[in-house]
Amino acid sequence: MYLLQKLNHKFVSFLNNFLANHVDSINTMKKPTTNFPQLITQTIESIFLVPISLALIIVGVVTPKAVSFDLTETHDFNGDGRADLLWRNEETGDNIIWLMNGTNIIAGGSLPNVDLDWEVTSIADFNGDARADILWRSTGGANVIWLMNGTNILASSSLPNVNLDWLNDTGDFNGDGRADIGWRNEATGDNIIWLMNGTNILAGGSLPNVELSWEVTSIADFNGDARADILWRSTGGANVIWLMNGANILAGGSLPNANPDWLNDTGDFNGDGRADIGWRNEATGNNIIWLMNGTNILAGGSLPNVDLSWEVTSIADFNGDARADILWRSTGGTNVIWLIDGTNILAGGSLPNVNLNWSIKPLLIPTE
Ligand SMILES: [Ca+2]
Ligand SMILES: [Ca+2]
Ligand SMILES: [Ca+2]
Ligand SMILES: [Ca+2]
Repeated sequence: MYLLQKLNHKFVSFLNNFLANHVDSINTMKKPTTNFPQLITQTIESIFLVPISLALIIVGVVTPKAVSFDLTETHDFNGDGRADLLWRNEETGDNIIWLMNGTNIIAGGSLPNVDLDWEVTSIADFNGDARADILWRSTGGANVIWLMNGTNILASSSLPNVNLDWLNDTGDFNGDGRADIGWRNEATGDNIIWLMNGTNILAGGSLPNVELSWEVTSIADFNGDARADILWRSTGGANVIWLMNGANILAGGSLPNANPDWLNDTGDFNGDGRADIGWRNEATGNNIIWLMNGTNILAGGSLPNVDLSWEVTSIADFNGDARADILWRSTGGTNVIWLIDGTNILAGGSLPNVNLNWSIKPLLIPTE
């Protein structure tokens, strides 16, 4: 059963109408309020030990390898080295891609309409062609990958059905240049990896069960061995990284505790081939970056405070300098990109306003 077969194709004219209706505030970038300096030490309330259930899983020693980074965690649909944006209309099921160059939209195109039973759970390069693909999941537990080239769907293929207790995220766990799928069961705490080759499951493996007070907040390559690692966060604010090789845990380490007001996501902000952690405080609007090397924090720095009417909707390299950038979206539908180098904002620019029926996919913070 291919999702594509039941899709209602839309045409590029829709995009043109969309842009005409929404390019109304391109020059009205809202300047976030600045509140320097916020020292990183303010967020480190205590150094937590790794909980026993996680600490016992430290089973080996990491062997450093050449820095090559997990390139599958791309949002670049057309292979020009710059992240693009996938918009989904939560009312109509329409889907649009903006091909980006920094803060400029260089082209746009519409994808087929997909009914609202389906959600984009991940964007990653499953077939190793340096172009991001789209992983869909339905409310019935079905899973479909669209292999993409720009705004064209090259192929659409179904994966096995997985019941809704399981949530997924992606990363290249075995370093073969193809994104894999990590599954966590929100009812049992079980964890499984599917090693993928395009739309085929090459192998599966289980990881230790992790109790439900923990969640996976990011899958990213923290030590630059081109294999995706897992960042865990507990309801109490503890943070643990598992350095991975395939479905094996090479090593684990705990990071400083950060109270639950802080939400995180990852990107390589300084271009050293290692994923870093961006933190936003949902109570204060403060924003912090930890530059990482494996499970060590190399440096930390604060970004300007941004008021709570804004949220981070994407962390990706929009201008192709190998450094992750930050896309903000306001409750008014305004969109602003900060081009980042390390903990510095190189430049900022606004994108067209887009009404709130549209969301950038995948959601960084899944809605309940
Ligand atoms: Ca691109
Ligand atoms: Ca790694
Ligand atoms: Ca980095
Ligand atoms: Ca960048």
